[in-house]
Amino acid sequence: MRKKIVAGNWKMNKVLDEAVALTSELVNMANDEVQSDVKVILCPPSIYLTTIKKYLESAPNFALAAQNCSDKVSGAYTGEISAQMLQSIGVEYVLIGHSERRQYFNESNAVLAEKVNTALANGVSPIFCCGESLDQRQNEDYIGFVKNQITESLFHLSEEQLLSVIIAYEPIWAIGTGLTASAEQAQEMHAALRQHLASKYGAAVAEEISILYGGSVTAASAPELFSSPDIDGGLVGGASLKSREFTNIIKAR
Ligand code: G2H
Repeated sequence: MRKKIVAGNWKMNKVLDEAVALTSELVNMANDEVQSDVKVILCPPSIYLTTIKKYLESAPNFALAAQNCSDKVSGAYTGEISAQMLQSIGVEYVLIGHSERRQYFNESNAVLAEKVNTALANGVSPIFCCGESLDQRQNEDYIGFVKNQITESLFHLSEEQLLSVIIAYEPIWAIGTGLTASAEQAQEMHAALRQHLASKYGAAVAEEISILYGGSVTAASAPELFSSPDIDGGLVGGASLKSREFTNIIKAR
């Protein structure tokens, strides 16, 4: 039985005081309202990870993710943050392959495979993001496109390594646009991706992998999405910046 996971990707938002205030509000609301069978993963800007970690000590359901890490192990890469550095400050997860990084920073499937490798080598679990553009959905084999992202960035992993990966399906046309994929559209892709994992690793392994949906998730859309059989929670952007809204998403079922 897969545990529900709700991750909040703050992207490049919030100054320090705002980040701390949001975390405190979330922890207080969650401690009062959220069932212990939900895992909440906060993905603040990396500069706040150490500070926010202290605020999560009283919140056993909560964990931290960085929004990115370097594909390199260490060395002269000015401005980069390694997976080993994340591990050294107690960060358990890292987003890898968010469409904004693929689009604005030209991250290819091959580079993302290296990021997955260095994260796993340092005990940091990747939240691997994949998804198709509107043009691809309308004109191409969009399911095949997303399957290929997974093949090229994850299928070199051993079964044991894959079991440390969370997958987040985020159709680009639904990101920050207010256009959420319908539960049927999301479920279609999630089931196809789970089948794809099963074709390589077997059904038992595929059944254990959490596949989150991301793309304009709100408290209104979350219940139907999260009740779909292959949707194991969400990766939430804009709505994760508001404590009441995000708490309602965490509570959705
Ligand atoms: C997709 C999502 C979070 P939003 O990027 O990763 O953002 O919910 O704002 O579409």
